[in-house]
Formats: sequence, C-alpha cells, structure tokens
Amino acid sequence: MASAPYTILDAAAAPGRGKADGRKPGAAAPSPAKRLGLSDEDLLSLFRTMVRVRALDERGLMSQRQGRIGFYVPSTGEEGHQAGAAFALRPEDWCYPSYRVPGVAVHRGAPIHRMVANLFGNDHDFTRGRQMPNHYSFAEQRFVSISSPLGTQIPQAVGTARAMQIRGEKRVTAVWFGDGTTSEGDFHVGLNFAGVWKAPCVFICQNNHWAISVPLHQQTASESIAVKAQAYGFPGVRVDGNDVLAVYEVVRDAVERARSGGGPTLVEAVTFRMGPHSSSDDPTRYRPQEQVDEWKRRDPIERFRAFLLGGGHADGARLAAMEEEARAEVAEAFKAEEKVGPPPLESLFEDVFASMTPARKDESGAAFPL
Ligand SMILES: Cc1ncc(C[n+]2csc(CCOP(=O)(O)OP(=O)(O)O)c2C)c(N)n1
Ligand SMILES: [Mg+2]
Repeated sequence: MASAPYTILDAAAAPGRGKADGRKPGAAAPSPAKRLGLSDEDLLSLFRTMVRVRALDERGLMSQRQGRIGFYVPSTGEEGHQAGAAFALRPEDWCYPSYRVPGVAVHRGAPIHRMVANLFGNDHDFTRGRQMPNHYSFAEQRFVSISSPLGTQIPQAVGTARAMQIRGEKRVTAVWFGDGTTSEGDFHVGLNFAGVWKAPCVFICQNNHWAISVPLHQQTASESIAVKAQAYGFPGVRVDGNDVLAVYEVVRDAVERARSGGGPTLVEAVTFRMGPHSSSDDPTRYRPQEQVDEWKRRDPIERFRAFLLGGGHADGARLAAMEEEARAEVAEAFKAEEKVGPPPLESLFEDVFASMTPARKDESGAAFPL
C-alpha cells in the first residue's frame, strides 16, 4: 500500500488533529498559513491563479464544443498542485511543463490573452499557429514549450539543471509530467542522471490516476510513483495534489534542497482530472462515475475556499468577486482573440534562422512570391 499523501488543508479544518506537535488536547492548531510564512495576499494570489485556470477551462471546452477552436486540454480538478508548485519557484527558475499545467504559466504572469491566442493559432500566438492548441511557451516566464510527445521534457529539464550547476548559477529547474509518462524511457534516463549529477531539478509527477483510458495499476507495479526516486538515489515525496498549501510546502523544500546543492527530489502530487483527457475524449466510456464523484468532493478550489473562509483570510464576497473577474477576463480574451486573423503565410519560413538562408528563399519562392 502506498503511504497516504502529505496533507495540510483537511488537517487544518479538523479540530483535535495534529496533537503530535505537543499542544494540549483541544488547543487551537497553529495556522498553517502562519507556519508557512504566507500572508493573506499570498493566499489570495494562489486562489486567483486557481480560479483563472478554472475559468480558462470552462470557456475553452465550451468554445471547442461551439466549433470556435479545434482542441482543448482541461486541467479541471488539478489547479491546486499547479498553483502551489509555481508559488514555490523564483522568476529566474526554469519550468518544463506538461500540457496539463497552464496554471504554472498563469501564476508566473503569462498573459491570458496570449494563451487564448494560442488556442486560435492566430497572429498574436507566440508560436504563430505552429503548435497544437494548449501548447504554449512563454520565454519571459521561463516556461519552455510544451511538447506532446510524452516525457521529452524530462531529460531536457535535467540538462538545463546540469548546465546551471556547471555555470555555478543558483537556479532550479522544475519539470512536470503525468503518471503515465513515468512509463517512458525519458523519465528513467532523466531521473538517473539527475541523481548522478545531483542536478538542481525538481520532478513533479501529476498523478491523476489515468493516462487517457489506462488506469495507474496498469502503468506500474510500484507501490507509488514517489518510491521510484529511491532507485535513483534521491528522495521521493507523496503529497496531496488537491491541497495547494501542502504542495507549496513540499515543492518549496525540494526547491531549497536543489538550490543549495542537495540534489533532486521527485514529488508525486496525488490528484484527479475531473474532466476529459482532452476535448477529443469521452471518459464515461472507461471511468466509473463513483470515482469522479469521490474526487469532486476533494475539489482543490472548494477545499481552499473553505480554508480561506474558516481561517478568516478572506470573506466569501471577495472570493466570489475574484471568480467573477477571472470569468470576465477570460471571456474578454476569447472575444478579442477570435477576431485576430491568422499569421501571414510567409511567417511559415520565419523564426528558424535569424535571416532567411538561400535554400529557404528558394523554397519559399517556389511556394509563393515573397
Ligand atoms: C511518446 C508518446 N506516446 C503516446 C502519446 C499519446 N498520449 C498523449 S497523452 C497520453 C496519456 C498521458 O498520461 P499521463 O502521463 O498520465 O498524463 P495526463 O494526460 O494524465 O495528465 C498518451 C498516451 C504521446 N503523446 N506521446
Ligand atoms: Mg495521468
């Protein structure tokens, strides 16, 4: 049996828990926010990221169903681990994302408009329509291009971490991937060399129990994902991925360890994707409804809302206003970006070389007059 994942939010809500810290029975638990050194403003910034991602998902899936965009990948139910991990990093750190962590880009300040531009593949899209929808990259946020082939980002992240280590930079790389991706060779190659080099890299596995229609138990015989780190000579930690504060604490510790030369950590964020794998998927064909209902009760936004209200960190009206603002912001971005035309045809030949090579010129001339 895999060990229970580390949790903060529910323990904070349940009186009488946490007596191991030496308190008298019935004494109030120390506020987790205080212990973690988080201000109300910090807590609200986490909530804001989570509701902005949820708003993107609502509008994104609806727009796909209406035929306005071709494809969408939701991460509904997984907003907590995205925000918590992003908050533990510094702006100068590097992020190698999977396709299911848009919240990392959002939290680091990626403009929602540019994310939506990518969904339309329009002229504002940083990748100029050459990537799949939801496959953003944001140079300013050090959020490296998402790539669909699973796991390719893992050795790349380790290589980046190794390069920073050789240069003596005190920067860290974080890399995200799903539970199914741990079956890829790239996962094992990446973790092995990160262990050998003590590379400043934090591996974050979003264990949402499914790789499209393949359940976790068909993916691995290990008792957990976290335990796999042992084979590579560094720690693995299992954390409740729907508990934003627990993920923050675990990733913060892993980042500190990496930054101070202690080497990598594998974080297994135990979570669940409440929606389909993508807009092309129908999960009712393979997933029992009871499992979905069970995880709906652990919705990371609702759990965090209960914590914020219970601890007096915010009132309900403020939180509702933040959700409303997020929906309005996303709706406005979709409306505006839908009107933007596609990138010009000749942009097909740009962005590969600094200036057009003779061969490219011949090629483009054969395609259309420039
Ligand atoms: C190398 C490779 N093999 C197969 C696929 C097809 N594929 C796309 S997503 C996916 C499931 C991945 O599951 P997981 O790693 O658990 O991430 P999740 O989608 O659950 O977040 C598969 C098999 C792919 N994109 N790349
Ligand atoms: Mg998965």
